[in-house]
Amino acid sequence: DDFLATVAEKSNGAALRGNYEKADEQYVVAQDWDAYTEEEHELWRKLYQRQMELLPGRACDEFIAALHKMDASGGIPKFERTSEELFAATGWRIVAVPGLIPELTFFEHLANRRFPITVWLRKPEEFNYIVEPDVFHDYFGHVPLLFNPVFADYMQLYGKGGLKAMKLGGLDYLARLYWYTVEFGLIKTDKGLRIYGAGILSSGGEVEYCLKPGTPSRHIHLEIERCLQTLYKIDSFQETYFVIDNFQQLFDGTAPDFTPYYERLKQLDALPANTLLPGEVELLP
Ligand code: HBI
Ligand code: FE
Repeated sequence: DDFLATVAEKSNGAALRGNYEKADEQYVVAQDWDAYTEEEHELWRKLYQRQMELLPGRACDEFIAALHKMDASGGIPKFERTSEELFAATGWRIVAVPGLIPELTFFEHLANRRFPITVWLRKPEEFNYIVEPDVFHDYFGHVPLLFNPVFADYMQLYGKGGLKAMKLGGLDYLARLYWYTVEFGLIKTDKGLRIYGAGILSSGGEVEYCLKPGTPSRHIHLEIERCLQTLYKIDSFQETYFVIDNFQQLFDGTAPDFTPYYERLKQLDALPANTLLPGEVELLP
């Protein structure tokens, strides 16, 4: 298959972890919940418990409230049940996938209000760190906010934007927006900064790190074009966190046509991940 061949090539022959043999043309598979072992359910419970202890006072209220309703503390959940609750709340569904999927397919799912979740769980020795997204990251990190109507609409808009960006040569820029919002975003509340990004909320260390004052990392207000211009780190804690005022800001910021942004950005150098521009304010002194 083209996608798997390209991935293998880019990663010096290392294959993706999932089993893609039974995937349909949208890369959807059956979750096959009965195939999870008791050891895997136990690992899930440990991951879940550790994260829950870290979330109060750090995760945004919307995330914590939805997570409690999802009731997935007892073991790897059945996607079907959550999918029905999610559909009733915001019209989104969950689809099971073998692992990373092609960008085009990923965007098509989002644009149609389907969130792809990887079926496999990490190994015990990957408790704190994992390279490819697994079921814990995808489900625990991403699904709760899809219960929020405004965030859910933003995710669909992002998927549509992804399909457009592929035609406009804007994908490298748009991917930075996903990274710095959906994966590593912070939100300002009247109780202080809170986390809404799935990459942080599903990881042990960064939950604490990203809100700690006095680290070398930046915490700056999200401006869309500035974000699109900013490189990111995939193998360390983020050097910049972009802070939003509310989820409506994400939706409104993503609603315009990005064509002129991409045209301007192609004339500019990317900004290093630790940039602080003149006039930008550190929000976590
Ligand atoms: N596939 N399963 C899966 N999950 C992702 O988050 C994902 C993907 N394919 C492509 C992709 N993400 C990226 O291109 C986006 O982050 C932009
Ligand atoms: Fe993710």
